[in-house]
Amino acid sequence: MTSISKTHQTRLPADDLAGTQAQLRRDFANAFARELAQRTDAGSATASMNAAAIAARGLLQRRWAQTQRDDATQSTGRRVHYLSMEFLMGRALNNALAALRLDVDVASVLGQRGPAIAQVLETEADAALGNGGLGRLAACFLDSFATLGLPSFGYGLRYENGMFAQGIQDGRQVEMPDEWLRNGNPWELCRNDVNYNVGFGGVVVNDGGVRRWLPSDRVIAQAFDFIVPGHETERVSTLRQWRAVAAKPIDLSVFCRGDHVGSATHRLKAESLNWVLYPDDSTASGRELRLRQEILLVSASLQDMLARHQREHGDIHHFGLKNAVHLNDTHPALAPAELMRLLLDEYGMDWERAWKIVSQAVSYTNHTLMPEALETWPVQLLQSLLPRHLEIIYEINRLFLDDVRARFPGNTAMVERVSLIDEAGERRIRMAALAIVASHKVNGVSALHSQLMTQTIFADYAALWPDRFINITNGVTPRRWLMQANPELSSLLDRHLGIAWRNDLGQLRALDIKATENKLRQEFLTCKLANKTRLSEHIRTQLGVCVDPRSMFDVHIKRIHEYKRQLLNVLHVIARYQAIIADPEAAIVPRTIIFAGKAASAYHAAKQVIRLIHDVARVVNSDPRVGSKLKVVFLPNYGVSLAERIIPAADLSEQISTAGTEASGTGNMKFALNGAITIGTWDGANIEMAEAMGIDNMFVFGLHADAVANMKSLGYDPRLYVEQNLQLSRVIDAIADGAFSPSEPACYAGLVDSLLNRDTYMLMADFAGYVAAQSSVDTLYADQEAWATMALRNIAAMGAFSADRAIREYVRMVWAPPLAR
Ligand code: 26Q
Repeated sequence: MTSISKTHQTRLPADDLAGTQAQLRRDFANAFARELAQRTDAGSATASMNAAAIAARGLLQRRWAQTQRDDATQSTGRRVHYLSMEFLMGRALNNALAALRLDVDVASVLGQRGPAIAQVLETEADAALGNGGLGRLAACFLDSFATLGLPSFGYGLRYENGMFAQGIQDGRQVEMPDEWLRNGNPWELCRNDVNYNVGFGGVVVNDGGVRRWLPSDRVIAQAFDFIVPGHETERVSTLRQWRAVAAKPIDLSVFCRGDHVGSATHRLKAESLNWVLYPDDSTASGRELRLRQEILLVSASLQDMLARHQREHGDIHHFGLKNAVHLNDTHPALAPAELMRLLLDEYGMDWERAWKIVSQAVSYTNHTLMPEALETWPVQLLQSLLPRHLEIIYEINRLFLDDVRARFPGNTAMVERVSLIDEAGERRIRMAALAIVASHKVNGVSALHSQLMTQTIFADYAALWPDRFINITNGVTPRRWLMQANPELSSLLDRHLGIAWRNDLGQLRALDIKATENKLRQEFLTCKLANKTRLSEHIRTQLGVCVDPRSMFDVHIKRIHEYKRQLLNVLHVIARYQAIIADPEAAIVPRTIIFAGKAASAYHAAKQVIRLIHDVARVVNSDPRVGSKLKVVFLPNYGVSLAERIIPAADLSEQISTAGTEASGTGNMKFALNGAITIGTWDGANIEMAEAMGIDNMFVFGLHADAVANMKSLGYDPRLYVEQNLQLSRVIDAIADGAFSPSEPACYAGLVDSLLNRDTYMLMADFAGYVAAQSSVDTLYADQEAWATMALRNIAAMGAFSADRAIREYVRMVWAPPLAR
């Protein structure tokens, strides 16, 4: 038995669909007219967006109610609960209209009243409640939950400020708050009937033999629901996001004394929990707030699940059979401790039964191998915020370590390594250890990542429980990333393959044998050129830079991080610039290099890369000797919407992380699906993509992960590479001499010093291979037909990288009921 049963896939027969569609059209037009009539700004694009959103939400609400009823009465099913501190949803309207199959109709409804649909869609704010890949993966997974009909909830937090808005001043990143809720949010449903107490601090007392936690402080978690529509199905999923509100009203006596602000300080403290999404490099001052956020998410979500389970099934002992609780990285890893507390203290269960339920329910995905990124919390902090949870964690650890000692007698080093508590220095709780010990399955997100996970950071746990560790390679939703982002390419695929690929991405493989057909190649190139022309127009209006849509669009968009090596790309750009200057007559394939991405606000090295990109762009773009042979642009404020605009227009996809550092990558998949060719390292999901499309259909270069590790252990000297490569040394010299920063010649001294003396991410070792691969890219691009063939073969191979495939694997290997796995 799986959780995606036939009964859940309520695809309608064609007749019903036609009738329902007609009704839906009428309902939508009426709801839209009603909403718009109530607005004072009725002629504006924003008014149309809000009216359309409210109308669409109303239609989806019926599907939501039906889905809830079905799931509550289907006693055999198991619900999946995806706990994540981040959901990077982006805009909702276009996706909702597509799911309702109203995307065409809405244009005509709007058409009679004013602004064009494209303009209307642009007014919606992105829901940017995530930092990057992990958050966007959660959003793609919700889309697949709904589309596959999986009984499911996403659980997150309703941050008032999402990922910061990025501005650029004098070539430097400036961060501004992202007040995405300022103009209201037409999509959310405030559930006044769904709220829970969440406690903090206080003491644990002994109450007649039972432990009782008396928190000193509490907030009320209030649910806000966001309906996630499925495609080609009436099923929906729910993203439930918590908002903390103060448990007590304002202090009236303080207020009446005249201290108005003082009467509400407890409210501010409670509400501050929802103010910001934490960046991935939070500073010490923010850490306690981050921990409080994690507690809010975990406690409210588990109380909600237990309440629903009781309502539907009565017997709490079956909780683990009926509910899967999935941890998106360790950020919600307090969940096992909180579930134990609820079962022991609130439901009076004994330890063994409670632990069995926890192990049946909980599973965990790891998204990074970098040891410094593994989350730990000081024991002191947990003692003060969660004294009862700390007791439970100690007991979990005691039982676990007893087991380890029994299996590995005398191996005290191993006991120290696997313990939930890091005793070196300030004692800290290792959240990954807690997540692994409590989970029945732990997965990595690409084949290489999962393999390295069990060989490096989690090797001891893998020795204890080899079957616990599995791989599930990431995937992306083809609805947003192909059908909605790239309608031209989608209709081209319809014409050549039929429409079956839309519900079954594997059907794209039929494109492979057609990839040499001239008509198809020409149509593909025409479609790509149209997308590039649109992006060129956007670049011109945003940056005032004219780029040639016929030049190769070489795109590097993602978080700015040293391991992702945007700097390696910049070094190549400088080499290219120097080559043009040295030989102005030489034939060259014109390129436009496009960057976008945010650097964490405290991450100096990443911010320097943004600055260098701008400095190089200024010099290159204004040099008359270069002309249209090379242009460099940085599009500010990268996010989901900007990605939807850029990716369909890309020729070349830069996926050039140091091998062994990028857990999977998902941008790599979105590009290939849109007919961009990848230049990439043997890392993350690039490897599986290369294997699926044939390695000759990707430009692969650089050291492999094992070579990286070997060279590091032998003592890596980046200077040797610079000394032996004249092209590289000229590039480094130009940066070091201030060729791109004449008003502050030494400003990249730190960056150069790091490259020459440490080069942690091995740019120097990979430079020559990268430049050679880029030269092969030029050669292929000069032959547009051959280029189109390779791009089409890339698309053909992307069937397996759908989030639907990933979710089916989770259902089969992780979330199916214990006996069915
Ligand atoms: C940790 C502690 C305190 C505060 C924040 C964090 C934190 C927040 C976000 C740590 C990590 C993240 C985000 C990680 C992430 O996005 N990882 C990416 O996950 C993708 C989906 O699996 C992969 O494709 C990427 O390779 C991986 O980098």
